[in-house]
Amino acid sequence: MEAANILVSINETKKTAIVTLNRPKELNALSYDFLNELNVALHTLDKNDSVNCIILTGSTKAFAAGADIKALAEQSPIGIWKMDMYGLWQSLKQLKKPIIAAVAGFAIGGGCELAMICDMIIAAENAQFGQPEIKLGIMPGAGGTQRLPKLVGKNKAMEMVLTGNFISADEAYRIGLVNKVVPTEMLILEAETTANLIASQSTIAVQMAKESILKSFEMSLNDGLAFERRNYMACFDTPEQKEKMKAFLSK
Ligand code: DAK
Repeated sequence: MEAANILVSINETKKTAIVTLNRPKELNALSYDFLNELNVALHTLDKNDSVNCIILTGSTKAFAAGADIKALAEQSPIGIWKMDMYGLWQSLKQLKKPIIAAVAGFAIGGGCELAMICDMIIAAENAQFGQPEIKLGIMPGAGGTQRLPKLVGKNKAMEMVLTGNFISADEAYRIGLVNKVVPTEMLILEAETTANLIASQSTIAVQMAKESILKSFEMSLNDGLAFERRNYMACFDTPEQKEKMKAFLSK
């Protein structure tokens, strides 16, 4: 029997889940169906009350090598529009729970964009990041020209997008694309340590903080501050706020 393309394992004690991209022969190239399956898996976890934080990972060779070039090669503009891959990317943006990308090997093109749509990136020493679409006669289409400059600044984003060259995990760390770099064999353990810590916090506070930080990329400072204030106040309607503050004061 063929193995599933998306593997999901839930740790109910820690309230975390690991989602593994498992299309190894194509280096996890993101075909429409594969991205759709990932979308369904992540939205299912987003609604599962026994999960508070999600880790998204690939294999040691590839997180994801980008969109499936076989499916793109003969595409037309209308064909791409009809396929509505963009709808799937927009749907990933709606996920409420924090997602940590645990990246080993290639995170290239749509793979790099997928890592960037996650909320943090932990990289293995062997990770390589790049936006090589220019070498295929196209340009990034799922955030490479938008999220990347916000993370690494205009000049580095220009260099990566216009040359198509890959950067190492260490360089990705130096320019602010990834949160940390760890030995490859420690990748999942390290991602789990961070995920466990996040998953042990107030679910509502975590999700509202994530939502507020993401709004900062889309709103003016004043609108963002107003949005933050609403979410901040909503946290005072949770049992965790009462319990945690009481516990602090009584210790
Ligand atoms: N698509 C399809 N197959 C791929 C692939 C890809 N992106 N990347 C690798 N593969 C396949 C190879 O064809 C090869 O298959 P076989 O020959 O074994 O059948 C197998 O995976 C192993 O690859 P290699 O033999 O090439 O492995 P190497 O270690 O030598 O090289 C590599 C690894 C990652 C450097 C190389 O495979 C490579 O350059 N791959 C292409 C990377 C790339 O150009 N990626 C960008 C694709 S364009 C959008 C959303 C998303 C996107 C656009 C729009 N909308 C919402 C509108 C995204 C676009 C892209 O990502």
